[in-house]
Amino acid sequence: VMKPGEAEVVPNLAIDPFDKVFLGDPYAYHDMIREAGPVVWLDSVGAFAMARYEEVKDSLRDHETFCSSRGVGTLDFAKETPFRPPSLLLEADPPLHDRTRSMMNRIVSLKALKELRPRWQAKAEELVDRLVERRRFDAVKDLSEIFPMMIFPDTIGLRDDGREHLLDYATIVFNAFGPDNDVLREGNEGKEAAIEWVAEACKRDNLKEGGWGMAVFEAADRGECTHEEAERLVRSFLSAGVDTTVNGIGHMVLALAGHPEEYQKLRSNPSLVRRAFEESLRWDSTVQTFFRTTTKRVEVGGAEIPEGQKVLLFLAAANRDPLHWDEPDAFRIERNTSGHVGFGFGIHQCLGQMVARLEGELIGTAIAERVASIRLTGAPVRRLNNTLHAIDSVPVEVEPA
Ligand code: QZP
Repeated sequence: VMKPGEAEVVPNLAIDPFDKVFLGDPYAYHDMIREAGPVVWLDSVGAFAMARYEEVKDSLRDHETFCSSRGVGTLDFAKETPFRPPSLLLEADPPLHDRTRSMMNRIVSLKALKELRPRWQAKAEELVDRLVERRRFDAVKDLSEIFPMMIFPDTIGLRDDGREHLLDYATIVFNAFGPDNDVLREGNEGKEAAIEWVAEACKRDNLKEGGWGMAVFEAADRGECTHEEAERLVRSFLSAGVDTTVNGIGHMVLALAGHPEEYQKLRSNPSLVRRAFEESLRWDSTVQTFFRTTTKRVEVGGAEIPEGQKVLLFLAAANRDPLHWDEPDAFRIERNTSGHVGFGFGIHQCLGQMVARLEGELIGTAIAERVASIRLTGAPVRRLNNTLHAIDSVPVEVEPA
């Protein structure tokens, strides 16, 4: 009996994309997977995988064949129970997904962000002012882990006590999309209390008036969803809104520190800041991978994928596919990054992308206006996670402008 993926047209790769060496520096492995073919089989995960731009994007576009409701991690929700009730956005298909998504889109609106912008900008400037005065600081511990926490929990209207659990919770959520391996066990150790804290924090009684959390419950009052659903939708904010932007900002500073000539371009033309943030997402994508599950037999690039199979999509590898990008390994802030899949693609494309972009823009601008140059003073330290390319420390010295 042949296992799925044993057909000759599908290369069988002996690579574990969730082992520590791969997660620490995935890019050479991404090259191997892309070069092996449009679809490969990975014995280590028992899943098909795609790493080329075109196939990743086509799969994300075809949400009927490549569904999300059976989970976007290794676990097949049709066969096993996840560690928490499924997300009503990320782990849902239409029509449920479309109903919850349009509700949430009305809350995370352009208008809402326009109102928040001046407050967020003042916080970004205040934070960067303090850091420039110090000259030497850690761009993760003192900047990228701090800024989202200065603005996002208040925007949701979260209770004040226990907010430190948010990063721990995200670690658990993002590790859970991968296998039950050493990275998950070591990364999650001692963080279990975060699960209970988040469950409590999502309740109406614990949310402040005027925040996005309460806005979800007010939508429930209008009949747009049930109150039980509202709680779980607030949970989505807390799951997706912190660690992603922490690492997105961290990666942007790391990329700029490592490419002084690119930083000088930003200095001389601060209107490049949005491009710089986008390019850092393409070049070092925070969300590295996601799974889908096939709802029917499907052919991709001459390979046959049976129904009910997990398919691992390498977003970060698609973002460096030489079949699509010119000099993909080069970090160039003036490049046209449109079409990158760092925020995904299709109906599930990041709900918070405007939030992330605004945070990146405000920090990037505050730095560009105040800092003449950024120098790494030590080796950056990665934080291994089954889904996120994450960073724990980026020691820098800046020269004030
Ligand atoms: C995590 C949820 C990068 C995102 C895909 C991460 C993410 C999005 C949504 C949720 C969790 O809805 O819980």
